[in-house]
Amino acid sequence: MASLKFELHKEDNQSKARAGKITTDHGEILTPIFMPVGTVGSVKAVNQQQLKNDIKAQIILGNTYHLYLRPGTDVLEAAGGLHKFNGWDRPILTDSGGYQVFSLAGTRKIKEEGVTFQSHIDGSRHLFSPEKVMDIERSIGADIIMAFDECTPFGSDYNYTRKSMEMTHRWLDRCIKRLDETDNMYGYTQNLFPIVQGSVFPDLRKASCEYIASKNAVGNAIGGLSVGEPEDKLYEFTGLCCEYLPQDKPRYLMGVGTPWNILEGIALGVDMFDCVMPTRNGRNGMLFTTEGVINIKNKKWEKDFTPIDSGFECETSNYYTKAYLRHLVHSQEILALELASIHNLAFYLWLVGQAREHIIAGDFTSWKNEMVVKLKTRL
Ligand code: PRF
Repeated sequence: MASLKFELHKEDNQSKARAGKITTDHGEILTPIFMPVGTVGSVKAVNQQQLKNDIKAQIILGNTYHLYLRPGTDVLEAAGGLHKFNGWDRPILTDSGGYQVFSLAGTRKIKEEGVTFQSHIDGSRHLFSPEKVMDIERSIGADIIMAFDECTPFGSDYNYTRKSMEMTHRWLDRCIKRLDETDNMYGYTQNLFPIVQGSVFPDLRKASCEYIASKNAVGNAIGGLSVGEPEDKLYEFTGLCCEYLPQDKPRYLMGVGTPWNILEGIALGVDMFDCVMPTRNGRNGMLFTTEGVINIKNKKWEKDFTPIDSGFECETSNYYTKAYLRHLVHSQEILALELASIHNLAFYLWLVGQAREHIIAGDFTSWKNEMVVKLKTRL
């Protein structure tokens, strides 16, 4: 079994966009890619067959924080890892908890050793150190495992951000050491992605990228963005990071974002994205379509018997009507959550697939610029 491999197929002339392929022991991922979020080992309201057949997901995410609290590493180890447990036999990536601990857990204390926090489920106390998180990620058994970091909140001052970033770098070294000292548990290779921090300070971001690049990991991630900063800052710092991170390794922009954020991210040189937006917003009636953004709850759709979206191929989006989905939402039917989530995810996967095709065809930038206007339209 082999380490993750990244091949570049085409680089765009007018932007930094690239089309490539990641190979893992659980199969290939064509980039740029969007990764549906399956926090507790399940993409909310969507089953594994729908993920494959309707959505065409190539890789999904799991969260170390949630999976550690429930079902726990003993259950995951007994199952033979998360792939065996949830029946998803394609690649999986686990986030490290370096974000969830800060956004979800109760009272927490950050120290050099790690973070102590209280479970959002039962209030129990836990310590996440880099070593502990690597051990948990070994038990989960994802193909790509994220380093343990601190995601500094937007608005953190320079000194706090610098100290936090430096600690994230020391935590990275401890993650690498722990992985070197331990073996994969299920026979296939697990690949560590380090995470750049540094908030919106150019010199810190540059220093973080250079530190992370020096580790020569098989892929790298950009963290600490899409945490409340204005969109121009998101793009500015994504671009800056892509400039300083290795060209020949996949770049992953964590927790981003809207369909237009993703297209702009691709143009700046990002290869991988994840976000709860298509599922979370979908469950609230917000649909992303080839024509623009829809709030399916609106009266406007009451008697609209056209498909949810006929602009791309998806059995769910092409078959069910807007009026029917609106009715399901208003009736609080479980099926509403399912149809909205499938549609939004299928749309995100279609969008990154289109981006890839246009990069290869050589007309990515003009396509992207037209598409961004369409995607932002409020219908
Ligand atoms: N760190 C980790 N996970 C994350 C982030 C981060 O900075 C973000 C920031 N948008 C999302 N998910 N570990």
